[in-house]
Amino acid sequence: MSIQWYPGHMTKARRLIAEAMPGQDVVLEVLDARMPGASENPSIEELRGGKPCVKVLTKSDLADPEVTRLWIAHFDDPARGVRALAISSERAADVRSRVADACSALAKPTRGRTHAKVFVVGIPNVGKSTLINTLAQRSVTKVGDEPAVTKAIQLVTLKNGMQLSDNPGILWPKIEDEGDTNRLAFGGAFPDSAIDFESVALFGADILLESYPQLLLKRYKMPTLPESPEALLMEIGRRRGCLRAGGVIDRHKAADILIHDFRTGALGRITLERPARVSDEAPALPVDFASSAPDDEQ
Ligand SMILES: Nc1nc2c(ncn2[C@@H]2O[C@H](COP(=O)(O)OP(=O)(O)OP(=O)(O)O)[C@@H](O)[C@H]2O)c(=O)[nH]1
Ligand SMILES: [Mg+2]
Repeated sequence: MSIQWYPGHMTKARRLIAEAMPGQDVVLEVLDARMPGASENPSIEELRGGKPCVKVLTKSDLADPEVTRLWIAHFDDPARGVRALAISSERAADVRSRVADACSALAKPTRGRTHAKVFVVGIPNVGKSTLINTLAQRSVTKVGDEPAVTKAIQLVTLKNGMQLSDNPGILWPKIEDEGDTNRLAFGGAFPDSAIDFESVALFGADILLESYPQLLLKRYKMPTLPESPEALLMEIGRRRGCLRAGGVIDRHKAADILIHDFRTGALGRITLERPARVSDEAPALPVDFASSAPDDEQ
């Protein structure tokens, strides 16, 4: 499935981000813990060059904690100035201490400034503005559960002097990998009007049947697992009374239910992908990740 959604403000935002990048001390790249690989925008890597980077995996309260550990180990690379950590907006104090510490540790303010300039970037709807509000301890930026809420760069200065830039979420004009496109669509990085609900739900259903069968059985109170993604949608439709005239199952409605249940966490904690080429065995936790209680923190 290819998705045509690259609104005009994104082209402008990419240009403004490229122009502002040289004046920044640290890049705070916000990723979605439920799909860390798909949400890593290759053009951000290109734009940041060698600048220090904190990769923050948000929404970790919705992601599979074991897989989040693998992703943190995958991204964390202090020798190259990259730190990775997982957060949840539900744990504000934890977010404030760990994100601010990581930025301060990496940032080397230049040109006589004593306070770091932190550039917050990422794909749409990943939680950039929410993170800034948490750090600022007030609602300074507009947030919302849909992509493209932030349309212009906004500067926010924290009480400790740190300067944050909230940026519009940016995608890249051509997402090559179809799996990444589907993961982004399933997770909500595109507006609902741009996606085909049924095909996105079938993609998600396939992963859920393979990796999280128990969560499906529990959520939809099914005695046995449907044999295919199509059969799962039909079963959800039957069980939730999604019927059209003549008693035909409304697959679009069933798809909507599955997508909604994934996005809200009603199905449970799910991650749509694992990092490539790493052992499935969870490695030792990085220090800043291990310091919090696993269930609450990841
Ligand atoms: N469960 C959960 N939801 C989160 C978390 N962080 C953000 N959200 C939700 O994600 C949605 C998007 O948040 P925003 O902060 O507006 O995202 P953004 O990256 O600024 O989005 P754009 O400005 O559209 O690019 C909102 O509904 C937030 O409440 C988190 O850690 N956990
Ligand atoms: Mg925003």
